[in-house]
Amino acid sequence: MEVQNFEQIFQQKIDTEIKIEPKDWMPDAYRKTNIRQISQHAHSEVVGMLPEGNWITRAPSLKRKAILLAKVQDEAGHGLYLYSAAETLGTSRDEMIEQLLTGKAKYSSIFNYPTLTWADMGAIGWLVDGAAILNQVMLCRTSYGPYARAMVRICKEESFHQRQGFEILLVLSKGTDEQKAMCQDAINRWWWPSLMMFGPKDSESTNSDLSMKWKIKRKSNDELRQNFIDMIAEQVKVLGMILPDPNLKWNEEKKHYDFGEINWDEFWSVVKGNGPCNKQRLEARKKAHQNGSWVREAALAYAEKRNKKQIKVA
Ligand code: BYC
Repeated sequence: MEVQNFEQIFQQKIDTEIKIEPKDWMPDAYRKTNIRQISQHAHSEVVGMLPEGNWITRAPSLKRKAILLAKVQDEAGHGLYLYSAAETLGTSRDEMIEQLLTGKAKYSSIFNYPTLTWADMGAIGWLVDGAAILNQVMLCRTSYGPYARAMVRICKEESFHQRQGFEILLVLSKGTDEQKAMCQDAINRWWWPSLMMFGPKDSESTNSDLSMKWKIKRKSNDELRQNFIDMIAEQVKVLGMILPDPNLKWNEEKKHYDFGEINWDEFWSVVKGNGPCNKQRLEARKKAHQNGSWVREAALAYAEKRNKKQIKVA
């Protein structure tokens, strides 16, 4: 069969909503962009454990500590499902980790901001997980089978994460003046970086055209960002707080909220490695990798021992 036929069959499957599976023929660029996106997503989950992990020992009660611990463990699990999904495309976990640790691979810009107060745990759950869910609900229907299936379970856990974040802020918003101020301050600091999570404007999004054609993405960066703003602009009223954007205003004609200009210079600076915590985050991952080397060595030695035993028995 000609490559052209393979391409036609591939595109037909996409157009008729048949999932692409690991052993199916796929264009190199489809394989590459899935590896790129899924591995970036996996790295985001793993690096994303750091800003919240920072608060586990300082959570204000045993209950809060147990919830936060469970949430951070969930993120580790998400990273593992996603690394496995990327491996089905022919890349190895070692390669992906290497790319993260050497700074070659990207991960979400949002995790390069510091977590200064307990209210940040609420703002991350509500805004960061909230933004992630909107994006990830779309990804449950992405065209690559293993990625789509991983996302179904991830989304169930993320919706619990978002609710726990909102509840932290709800309690603070009904507390003392100091607690209210802490709540508002966290919202002020996390709002704009959360909007950047959806990626650059559609006009600057280099990967979107092909990703939409191949149904890896089904909604554009700007469309998802607008959905998020519309949702949060309503939810913030329940908290009795405000979003730090003087231009945020309901537009009756468009049936959407208008909003102010995002600082794209800040976004690209963070993506290029110059955000407030980029260096700290990579150092923490490198240290964890080094500290875990004995586990990898022990697992390899155990596997070799078992192989030898099996050869002897055979
Ligand atoms: N940060 O062409 P574009 C979580 C890059 S974790 C950094 O629009 P695309 C959680 C982009 O990679 C869940 N880089 O790209 C965990 C591209 O560069 P390359 C995180 C960004 O892929 C712990 C370039 O900019 N979610 O929930 O079509 C605790 C041009 O962009 C960012 C995911 O990872 C960014 N924000 O669309 C709490 C979702 N945005 O690769 C919570 C999976 C863009 O060409 N990813 N770039 O060098 C996606 O859905 C898509 O990759 C994006 C970007 C919508 C993010």
